[in-house]
Amino acid sequence: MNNRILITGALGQLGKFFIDSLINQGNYVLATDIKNSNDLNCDFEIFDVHDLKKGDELIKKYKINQVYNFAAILSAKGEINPAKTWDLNNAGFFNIVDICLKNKINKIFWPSSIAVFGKNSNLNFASIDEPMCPETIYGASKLACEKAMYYYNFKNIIDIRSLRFPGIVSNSKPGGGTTDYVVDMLFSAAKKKDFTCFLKNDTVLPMMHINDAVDASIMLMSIDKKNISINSPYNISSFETSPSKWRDTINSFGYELKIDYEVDFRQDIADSWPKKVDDSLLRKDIDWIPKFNEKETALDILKSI
Ligand code: AKB
Repeated sequence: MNNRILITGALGQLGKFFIDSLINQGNYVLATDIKNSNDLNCDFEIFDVHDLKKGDELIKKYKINQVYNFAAILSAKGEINPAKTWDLNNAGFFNIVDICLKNKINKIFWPSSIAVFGKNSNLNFASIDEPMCPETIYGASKLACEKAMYYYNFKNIIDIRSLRFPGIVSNSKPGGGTTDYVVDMLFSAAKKKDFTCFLKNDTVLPMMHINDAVDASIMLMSIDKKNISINSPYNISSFETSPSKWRDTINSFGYELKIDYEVDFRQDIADSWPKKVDDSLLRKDIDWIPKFNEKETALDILKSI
C-alpha cells in the first residue's frame, strides 16, 4: 500500500495491532503517544494532540500522508473527568483535521463507538441512524465528532472514515472502558484466578476480535471513496455476549473460571448501549465479514496470553 501513516494514541488498546498490520501491508508507520515507549515495531515520537505545532512538524518530518487518530479517553474513565474527556476527544479530532488540512493530507481514520447510542435508540438492534442521546461524556464527544465528520465529508473538505467499535477483544489490557471485562476475564482464566465482574451476569453487548477490527478498518481506508455510501461512521460488530455467557465460552475450553459480581456505575453505561448493532451496510459496502465468532475469539486470544 505504501502509505506513510501517523498513529495518535498508539499505546492504547488498538495501536500495536494496527501498527503490525499496516507495516505488514507495506506501509511506513510513525507511532505517537503522550508517554514514551520502546517496545513498538516502528518509529515513535511523543505527541500530545493538543500540540498543533509538533503535529505539523511530525507530518512534515516524516512525510506523512494518512492519520489514524486513536487518542481518546474511554467511557468509564471519562465519567471521572468530563471536561478533560470532552477536551481531549474533541480537540484531538479537530486538531488532527486542522493539521491534515494544512499539510494537504486527505485521509483520516478515526474510530467512533457504540457509546454514541442511548436509551432513545433501539438497543435491541441499533441501526446506523438511530435517534441518539448518549449518557456518557465519551459518547457525547464521539457523537459531536461524528457530526463534524459528516460535515467534512459532505462538504468534500477532507475524507474521514470511521467505524463505531463495539467491545474489542485482544491480549492487550484496555483501560477505562465499560467493555474491558471481556479482556480482564480472559487474563483471569489464563492465570487461574477468580474474576469479580462490574457488570451484571446477563448484560449483553456487541464485541469483536481485534484482528477483525483492524482488517475492517484498513479495508475501509483502502477502498475507493465511491463505494462508501455514507458520510458518517458505519456500525460494526461480530458477536454479542454477556459476562455469564463469556465465562461459559471460556470454560468450554477446559478453564475453570469462577466469577462473582460487584456491579458499579459501569452498569448504567452498559444499559444505555446496544445489545446488537446492524452492520449490514458496512458488510455490503466494503465486502467484509468477521473471521472470528465468539468461541474462535476467546480461544485465539487465550492462546496468546
Ligand atoms: C468502552 O468500553 O468505552 C470502549 C467502547 C465500546 O468504545 N471499549
